[in-house]
Amino acid sequence: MKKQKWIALLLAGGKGTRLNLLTKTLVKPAVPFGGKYRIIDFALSNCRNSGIESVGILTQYRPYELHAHLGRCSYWDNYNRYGGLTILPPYSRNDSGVEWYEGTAHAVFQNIEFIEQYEPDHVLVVSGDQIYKMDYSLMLEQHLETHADCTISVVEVPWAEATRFGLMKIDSKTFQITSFEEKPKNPTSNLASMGIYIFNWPILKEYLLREERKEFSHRDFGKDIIPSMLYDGLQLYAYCFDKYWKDVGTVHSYWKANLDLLTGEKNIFLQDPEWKIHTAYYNEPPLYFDERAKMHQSIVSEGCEIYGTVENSVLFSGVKVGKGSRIINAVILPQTIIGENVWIENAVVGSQAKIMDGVIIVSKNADAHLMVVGHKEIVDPAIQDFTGTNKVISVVS
Ligand code: ADQ
Ligand code: ADP
Repeated sequence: MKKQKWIALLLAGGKGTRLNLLTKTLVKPAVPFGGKYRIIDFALSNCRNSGIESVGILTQYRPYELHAHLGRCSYWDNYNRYGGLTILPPYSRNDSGVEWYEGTAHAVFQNIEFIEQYEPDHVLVVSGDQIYKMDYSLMLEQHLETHADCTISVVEVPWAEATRFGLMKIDSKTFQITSFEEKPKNPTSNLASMGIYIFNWPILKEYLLREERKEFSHRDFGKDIIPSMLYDGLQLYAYCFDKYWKDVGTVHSYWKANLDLLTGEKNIFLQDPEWKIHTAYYNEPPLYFDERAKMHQSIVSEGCEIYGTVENSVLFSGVKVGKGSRIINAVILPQTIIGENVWIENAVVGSQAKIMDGVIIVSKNADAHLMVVGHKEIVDPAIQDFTGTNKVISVVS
């Protein structure tokens, strides 16, 4: 393989347990987003648009749909001679069986041979579960200018959400990181790591090997590698990012990030339009609107058939909304069929679900209680004991 200045590793194997019903059958980066995309399309397109020629995708948990999707991402085809996309599942290195990836650092450690074939100077590590447009080459520029050992992308997050992130303090003039804590219970900073790192490869390799030798370690970037580097006095710098960025780690943040698309100034596809987010192609018929259909401030994708009312909602491809039905502040994933006289408000409905005639799935306050229907779930008034996980689905016949 040709030597490359940098390569990217995309972490796409975490369970995403907090997305519960949506990740029962597929891994979080494969969850559909924004009407026609999957979450991983953002990180992958950012890599391609930033001029990175080789990306290793570390998969583990429920990878089938992710692999199927990646197989359809034909915009990488021209890069295959440089490396292009390589899917890296856990594998067996000896007779003792497959070694599952423990933490994120362990997943990278297991792929040292893959990385070394490119002899990279730098390695970019990104998560496959965030919504943002970012030119990683600008981050690399800063990394080179500051002679950093590691550069971490950072954003300010609302204090109320700070405990979900790795938080740091930095020198306000130089941006050098002075302290870092992974998901502290009592945050003293709201400057959050985006989980996007650039490392000098020889240094990262040394720390991955060291972590493996430790008896007690989570083998995780946020919990182990970054704190060890800081403790040892290495040069860590923050790269400040001030555009739209969402970690869609919970069903509520997933719902909100989808509905953000409905407000012009927050719609990520309308920002930097030349920075394209690519996705796999599915051949769907054009959207059909019946004469009874009403639509207000919504995204409705190809292959949908609408006979009812859709307000402030995102409908993915192939969704059918029967007559007399109202869909309000809702995110409806692909191929879901909604019957007649259904009322859905403040909800996320998984893909290929069936909502029978007359069902009501409504919450009046999404922040207190968002309604969730899982993938392929059938919500039928005839089934009295229906218990969707986020519950209280009222049913009238
Ligand atoms: P989290 O997002 O909570 O925090 P984590 O659950 O480790 O971190 O997931 C990061 C990425 O790695 C995800 O894309 C996930 O799918 C993937 N992943 C997890 N375990 C994996 C494994 N064993 N094999 C392969 N892939 C795996 C991190 C940082 C925080 C930072 C937030 C920002 O640790 O410091 O603030 O990201 O979102
Ligand atoms: P194929 O038959 O072409 O192999 P499948 O129907 O098996 O495709 O679909 C593969 C995955 O892609 C499934 O998870 C399915 O839900 C998803 N999928 C199918 N059609 C679409 C679409 N139009 N938009 C988004 N996801 C889709």
